[in-house]
Amino acid sequence: MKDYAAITLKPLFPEPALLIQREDYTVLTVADLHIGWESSLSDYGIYIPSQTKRLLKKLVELLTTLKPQILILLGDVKHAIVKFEKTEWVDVPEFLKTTKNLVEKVVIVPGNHDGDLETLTPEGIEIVESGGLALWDEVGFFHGHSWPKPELFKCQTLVIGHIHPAIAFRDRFNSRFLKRVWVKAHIEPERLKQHLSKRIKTNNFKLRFKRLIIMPSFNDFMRGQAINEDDFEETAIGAISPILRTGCIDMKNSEIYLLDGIYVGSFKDVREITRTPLL
Ligand SMILES: [Mn+2]
Repeated sequence: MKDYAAITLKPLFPEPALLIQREDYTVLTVADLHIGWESSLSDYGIYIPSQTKRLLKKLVELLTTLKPQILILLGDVKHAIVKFEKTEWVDVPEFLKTTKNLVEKVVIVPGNHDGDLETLTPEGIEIVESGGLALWDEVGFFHGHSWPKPELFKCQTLVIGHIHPAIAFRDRFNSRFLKRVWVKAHIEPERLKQHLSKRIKTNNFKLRFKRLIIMPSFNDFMRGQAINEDDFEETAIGAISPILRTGCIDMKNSEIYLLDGIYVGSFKDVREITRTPLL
């Protein structure tokens, strides 16, 4: 029998980063860096100096304190989808080079913004297929914009980015503000089995997938999309993530945590927040 050493998954409250540990092996994951987002604003006449250094500083701090062996960048490393922005030619390679010097291995799981990222990626950094990466057959990582490769369903936990989950609060002056959140959801195994049987041969398929973690974006300028507002279910879940679209994920009862670790309630509960001014 295979001996599974205990694996722990620890959101690094208050940082939007996930730490995975198995014995003395440590893996750090961050999602949705969107390096170069600020230069895309120049098309609108808004000029913001590059924020990449600030983003890098935060990640370097985490890497030097936690000393993981592997860093997983869970998609949308860069921001511009089609053409590279000028700053990305400099910022992305520099960012990746610095992180690479601090860990044994940097792995990129590409997102929908990462077309042609190879051109900007220094040697020695691995870019896996967009179907994702299975760590020890226990934790599966994919960005969330496309379907994961079937092997990932053998993992108990799947981790995605892409959604940029946040909840919207309103004060009594009707000001709306967003707070990034973590989402932990369980799956509906029967529904998933049914769905998978259409896509792959499930006879001997070991389906161990039990929970989905949706990571907040690491870049704090990406405030995210309010999962507690009405259009989320129709547009966001419906359009942007195939795994959520299947209805196999029990979003209604998912647990929502603020970045500092405070449990706000279930998805069902937080949808009430937007209707009631709290402050
Ligand atoms: Mn993204």
